[in-house]
Amino acid sequence: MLENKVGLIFGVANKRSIAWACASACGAQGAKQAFTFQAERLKESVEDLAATLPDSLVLPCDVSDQAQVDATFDAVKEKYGKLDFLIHSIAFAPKEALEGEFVTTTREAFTTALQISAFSLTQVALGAAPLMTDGGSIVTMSYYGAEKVVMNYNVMGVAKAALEASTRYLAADLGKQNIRVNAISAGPINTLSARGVRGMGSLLSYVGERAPLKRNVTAAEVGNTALFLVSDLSSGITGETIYVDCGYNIMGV
Ligand code: 1JT
Repeated sequence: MLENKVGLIFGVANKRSIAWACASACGAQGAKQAFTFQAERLKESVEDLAATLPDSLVLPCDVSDQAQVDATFDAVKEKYGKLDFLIHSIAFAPKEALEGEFVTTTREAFTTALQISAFSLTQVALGAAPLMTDGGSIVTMSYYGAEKVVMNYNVMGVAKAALEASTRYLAADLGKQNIRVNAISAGPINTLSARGVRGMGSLLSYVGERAPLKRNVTAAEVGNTALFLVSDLSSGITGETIYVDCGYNIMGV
């Protein structure tokens, strides 16, 4: 389904990463993909994973440094000459900001969370657009805390709200270039990022018991939805946030 398509994947840390599940699903359909790693300690892990896919490329990219973002798109242009899809699966907030009350969020934690988790989508969309000469699809990852209060999610909820709004504004801007922009709102998944969060185990069981499907969503299910969103099967969908959460978000009492 993705033969002759080129993708750029931000946010792989290890094999449990949502970004890796997206890349696996797209790679199985014939896509060539480039990967970025945020820090030197993740380089080897990302290189090992990328090596399992044909024609891949691995690049350093910390989105807080615009020069690294520019260099990433230059390298993609150099190797592949174009880009068809981009997966944005990055977020960060200081650990203390994901505990206790939102009201104590510092200016610095707020700025960092919004910059890395929300602004970075606009940053990479601007870099990707000139390479998406044949149209394209951009997919980002959100979470229910963007829409409703989820205890402890705090400033990340505010950042995800900004991310979902950015998805709509970017979709409106880039639609004339046939570039679609959508978000996946995934249910909680036990990834490296999530494991650093206190109470993750109880959140997973709480959600798994209440979701209509009576279980937690898997990274592979999120990856398959990303595959749908980057493929032509979703050609009429843009600016949308699609829940992939075993139905959790539809429940009232
Ligand atoms: C980050 C982290 C972004 C964890 C994240 C995240 N988006 C979802 N999760 C999992 C999660 C975290 C909390 C939560 C529910 C789900 C950690 C590193 C920074 C970025 O609260 C109930 C806190």
